[in-house]
Amino acid sequence: MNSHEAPVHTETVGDYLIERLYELGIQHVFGVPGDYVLGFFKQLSDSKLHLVTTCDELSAGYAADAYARVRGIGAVCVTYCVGGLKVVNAAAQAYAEKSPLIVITGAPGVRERVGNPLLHHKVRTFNTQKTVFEELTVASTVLDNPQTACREIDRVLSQALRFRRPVYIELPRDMTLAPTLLSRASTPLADDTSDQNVLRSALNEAVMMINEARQPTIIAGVELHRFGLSERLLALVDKVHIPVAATILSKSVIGEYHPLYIGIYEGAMGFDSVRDYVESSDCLLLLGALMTDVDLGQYTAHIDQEKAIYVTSEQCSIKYHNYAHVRLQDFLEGLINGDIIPRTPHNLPQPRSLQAFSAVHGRKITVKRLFERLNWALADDTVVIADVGDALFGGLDLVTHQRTEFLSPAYYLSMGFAVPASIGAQLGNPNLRPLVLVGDGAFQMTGLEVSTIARLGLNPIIVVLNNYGYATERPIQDGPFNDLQLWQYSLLPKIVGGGRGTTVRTEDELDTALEDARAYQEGFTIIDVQLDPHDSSLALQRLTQSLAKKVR
Ligand SMILES: Cc1ncc(C[n+]2csc(CCOP(=O)(O)OP(=O)(O)O)c2C)c(N)n1
Ligand SMILES: [Mg+2]
Repeated sequence: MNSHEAPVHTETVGDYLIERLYELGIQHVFGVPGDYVLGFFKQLSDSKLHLVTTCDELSAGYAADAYARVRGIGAVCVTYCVGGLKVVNAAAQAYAEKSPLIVITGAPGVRERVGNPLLHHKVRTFNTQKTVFEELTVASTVLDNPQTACREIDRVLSQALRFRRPVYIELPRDMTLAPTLLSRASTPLADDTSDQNVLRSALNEAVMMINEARQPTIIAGVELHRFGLSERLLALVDKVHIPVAATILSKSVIGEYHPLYIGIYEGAMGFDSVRDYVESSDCLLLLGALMTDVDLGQYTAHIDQEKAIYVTSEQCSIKYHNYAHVRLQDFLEGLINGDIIPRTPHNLPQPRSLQAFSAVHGRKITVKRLFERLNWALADDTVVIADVGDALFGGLDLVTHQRTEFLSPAYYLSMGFAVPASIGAQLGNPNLRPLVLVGDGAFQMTGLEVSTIARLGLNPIIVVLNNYGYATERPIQDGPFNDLQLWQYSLLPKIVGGGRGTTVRTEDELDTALEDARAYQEGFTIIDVQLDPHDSSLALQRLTQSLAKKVR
């Protein structure tokens, strides 16, 4: 090199990826090592990011998904195929529920692939894993060329931000330390903008429709969480005083004690008062809502398109027509700054008042009483993480305190999310203390991650709803296939070497167990709540009663 030339700043492909993750706000990466990714693991562990290894890759995926839900973006890093293909279900969930999960996987080196040898972990072709992930991500890349790697990383990460959905980055092992030969890009990752003319026109129509309406109502959807817009929602609601409902997926998008919050709109699973209010609205403003069958109470909800303004990150429609290139965040900002006439809404559905809970000594605990008591276990720092099953149905009736306080795979509904998710949620925001609600069946899938929880010294309170089987399935079709091996959940701390465990059969035992768990900060607590196998939550009962009425 000529001594007068400025030195060319070289950086490796691995360094560049790490730097970009860090810039996006990622401080923890979850995964399990393997030879194809060991080089990158070494780079990660030498970097400013924390590498968190879990017992299993699927759990690492769930943890990273929860991290993304709490923090805005998350990353999982695993080895080729044997690891990557275990992350498939977590990526599928993140795709379906719009969580920006970055899947990074090691892979055979580019030079090793010459001649198509049968290298270990290969399935059919070297592209098999990528092909699978193409179906579950909004962008994917193989970083097989150091000259284009930086651009590729930026392209893929921008898509994750744009759509808040998973992306796939495959890093062949001989590329990890390859110099990029580019100085590090200092440009922020690209984002889209709205078409200003279209945006203005959409806003004009929306504002007019809202102002002419007798009873405008907002349904605040999960994308407001994902795009970090819950503060802006609050700004809108506080300015124009339009009542707001959440959906199951977006529960806690607005503090559930807010005076204009009317509850969860969930069709037949919800309360009649909320459903009647929403369905009698003559102008429904659906913001960032994915209208899934679960969100709509298995299609028992009725929304009239004629009265709807429906805006998500992917579409903007008012009544029966669409506006192209309108971003959700710009639309929301436009509403806040627009000329919406503030309201004085009345006859709002009455918020449910919390019933004082006084434990009856020796009385067997029921699902209904469990959730009544759990309401009193919620503190300002609680994040409720509900797994699939009655943990979710019952959890819906809890009244959470602030925003971003209720996490659940409420649409894709993959069992086993909650325990690993508590790792991601607490590392994503150390001010939160998870309250994990998990069925015995779901726990048996991924509950061994209490081992990781013990190793990291995290302190979730894990409530196992132990009803001796797959209770949600029993009313549909019962059989011995719904029974589970009975585990002694409270003994797990002994096995994993950390935490505390206890078994609860009565109301007073529950009371004591939750008090003790709250006071014990140094590690996790697992509470085995032994329930009647045929007992179920009020929300599930509301759904079945309402469906039964329809059938008759
Ligand atoms: C990964 C996965 N496998 C199977 C199912 C189907 N399924 C839905 S609910 C359920 C039973 C859940 O059992 P448990 O966790 O004990 O909760 P409970 O229904 O008893 O409240 C099953 C098997 C699923 N949703 N996800
Ligand atoms: Mg069960």
